[in-house]
Amino acid sequence: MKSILAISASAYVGVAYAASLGAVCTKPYVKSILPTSDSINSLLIDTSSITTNAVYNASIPENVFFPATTIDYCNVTLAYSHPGKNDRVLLEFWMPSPDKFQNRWLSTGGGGYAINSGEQFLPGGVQYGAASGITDGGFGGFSTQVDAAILFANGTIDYDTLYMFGYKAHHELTTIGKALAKAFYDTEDKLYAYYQGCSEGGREGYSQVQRFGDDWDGAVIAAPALRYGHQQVNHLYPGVVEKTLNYFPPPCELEKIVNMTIDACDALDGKVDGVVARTDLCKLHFNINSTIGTQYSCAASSGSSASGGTTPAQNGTISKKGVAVADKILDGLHTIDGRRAYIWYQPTATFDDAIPQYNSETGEWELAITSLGGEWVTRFLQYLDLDNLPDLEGITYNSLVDWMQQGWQRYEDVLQTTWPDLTPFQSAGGKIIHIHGESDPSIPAGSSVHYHESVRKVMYPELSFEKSTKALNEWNRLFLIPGAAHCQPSTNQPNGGWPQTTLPTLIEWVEGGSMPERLNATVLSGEKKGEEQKLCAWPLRPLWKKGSQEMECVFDQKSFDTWVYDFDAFKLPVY
Ligand SMILES: *[C@@H]1O[C@H](CO)[C@@H](O)[C@H](O)[C@H]1NC(C)=O
Ligand SMILES: *[C@@H]1O[C@H](CO)[C@@H](O)[C@H](O)[C@H]1NC(C)=O
Ligand SMILES: *[C@@H]1O[C@H](CO)[C@@H](O)[C@H](O)[C@H]1NC(C)=O
Ligand SMILES: *[C@@H]1O[C@H](CO)[C@@H](O)[C@H](O)[C@H]1NC(C)=O
Ligand SMILES: *[C@@H]1O[C@H](CO)[C@@H](O)[C@H](O)[C@H]1NC(C)=O
Ligand SMILES: *[C@@H]1O[C@H](CO)[C@@H](O)[C@H](O)[C@H]1NC(C)=O
Ligand SMILES: *[C@@H]1O[C@H](CO)[C@@H](O)[C@H](O)[C@H]1NC(C)=O
Ligand SMILES: [Ca+2]
Repeated sequence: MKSILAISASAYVGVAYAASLGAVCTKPYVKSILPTSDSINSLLIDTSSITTNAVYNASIPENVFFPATTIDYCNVTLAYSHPGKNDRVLLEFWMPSPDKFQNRWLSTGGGGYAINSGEQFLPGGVQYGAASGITDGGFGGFSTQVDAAILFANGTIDYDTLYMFGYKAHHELTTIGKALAKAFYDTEDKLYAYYQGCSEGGREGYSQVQRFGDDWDGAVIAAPALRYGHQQVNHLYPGVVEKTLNYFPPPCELEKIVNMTIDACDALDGKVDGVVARTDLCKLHFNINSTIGTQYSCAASSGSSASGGTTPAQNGTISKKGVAVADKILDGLHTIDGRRAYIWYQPTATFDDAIPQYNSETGEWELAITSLGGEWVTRFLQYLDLDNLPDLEGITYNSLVDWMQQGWQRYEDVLQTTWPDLTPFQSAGGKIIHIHGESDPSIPAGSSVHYHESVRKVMYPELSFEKSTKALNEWNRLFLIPGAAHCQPSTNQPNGGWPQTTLPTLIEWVEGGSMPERLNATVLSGEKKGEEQKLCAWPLRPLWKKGSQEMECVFDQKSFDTWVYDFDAFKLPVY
């Protein structure tokens, strides 16, 4: 960071930013500098909707996406509508104090069916001198998610809402936010535009990079919910496995299988630290059948199970059936005749989507349907105003494949978000740092690898593997995070570092030209809290060679091949 701060301090000293926060953080000032409608694609800002409040010395605790900080900012909110439509979209901006502004813009995104994460990620931009914003997508308020707004009634989808969620709302947030920032700080200087988001927020980031490449200078994209039609249905796969094999494993049994997988695969990366940095080697060398017969035991808990209910004490031994279920899930969805349709999470990921619910009346574990997947089917595929599927009666592996294909085709141009040609972004000088927890239990790490490889193949068809990989890595780098879960470190591999300072690293790369060969990661909890680690850029993989304390980033063809999938259940290419 130092060099950038030094550069910015000297370059940006001037009258433009001399104003005090109190002087500019007023309704009349914001009204007086509002961008004209023709400078923001004819969008109509409702001047009566503007609110401002200055916030001083706000102490912000650390977050997975930034260290703890104290910031001053102006909180500006406003509403706009689309010409000819009587709609209302809310935006919220946190504008850094003028003396701290560094000509940067940051868009932040949501998660699940939410298009924003509330105010949670805004400090991540403000602390680096970026005006930062969120949108409500026009869904009816910042805490209203798209699923609540997507249907007018059973059978009637709201296409405006759909396209706002898909990519339009973020484009408008950026268009208005960038124009507002230039006017607010009264500057003609180049404004660097960044994106940072995880999960659905990561998908939203790619929706912008794929379609509006020259709007952006850089994006931190984490565990993106890409290939949306496949991704949402995939959550339902474990339920169908359990139903088909007619075994609903007690959560403790699955947890023990995960623990034993971690124990057995820890050392394969060359370092015994409780972290499986090479789930690919785990795939190649660990036989899950070796867990059969091991005792497991978990205490009773109330309200903490994935299904929300009370779980009894669970004692038993890992069963053949339990292992068969886990093994089938790990293999990923195939058609009944064995053609591959999708990817599962890497071994070591917890089986969150597979946790059955406990029926205290019968004392049995039974099917639980994850609502993220179930609601996708009811609202987006069946157009029914229901927040989950009532059951999985008659649903087979082939039904899941059909649902994937249906969602993919129906929403190809709005939610699928796998357009692999990023040439406009790349030619405009854009840089991507794409990160993904290797033990992610909600979006497969392999999904990010597959998309990254699709971009490589589509953009550099004439180059060899080695040359195209090198060319891609010059502007677009994927870092898998050993031991990490979904958008956060994992509790059962706490010694794995998390890349908490990725945005400043991206800023250094974009504005200072220094490419992160390896990415910094910090252990955020546990006995090694604070330890600094490094992440390898794909396709290189971490390895501690015998007797060495130093991690190397190596290429290993056999490991690489475990990440390569042929989705032959579909006739079209899956990017
Ligand atoms: C913010 O904190 C600093 C240092 O503690 C103090 O000097 C300053 O007066 C505070 N500003 C406001 C507006 O509270
Ligand atoms: C920002 O302004 C909005 C609208 O007045 C308000 O709801 C929100 O709580 C404010 N946030 C902060 C941190 O001041
Ligand atoms: C594990 O056991 C099952 C059933 O006994 C068998 O079908 C499968 O091939 C075994 N897997 C491995 C990797 O040995
Ligand atoms: C479960 O097993 C443990 C030993 O592993 C034992 O101490 C405990 O009493 C058992 N609980 C039940 C409910 O069987
Ligand atoms: C239609 O939507 C309502 C809720 O608005 C729901 O209660 C009803 O079950 C739905 N109809 C069907 C056929 O699912
Ligand atoms: C799995 O390991 C964690 C520690 O990482 C422990 O808290 C938990 O009890 C273990 N689960 C089982 C079923 O042994
Ligand atoms: C990464 O961490 C090292 C210390 O391990 C530090 O010297 C370096 O400045 C950091 N790089 C970035 C881009 O933050
Ligand atoms: Ca290890």
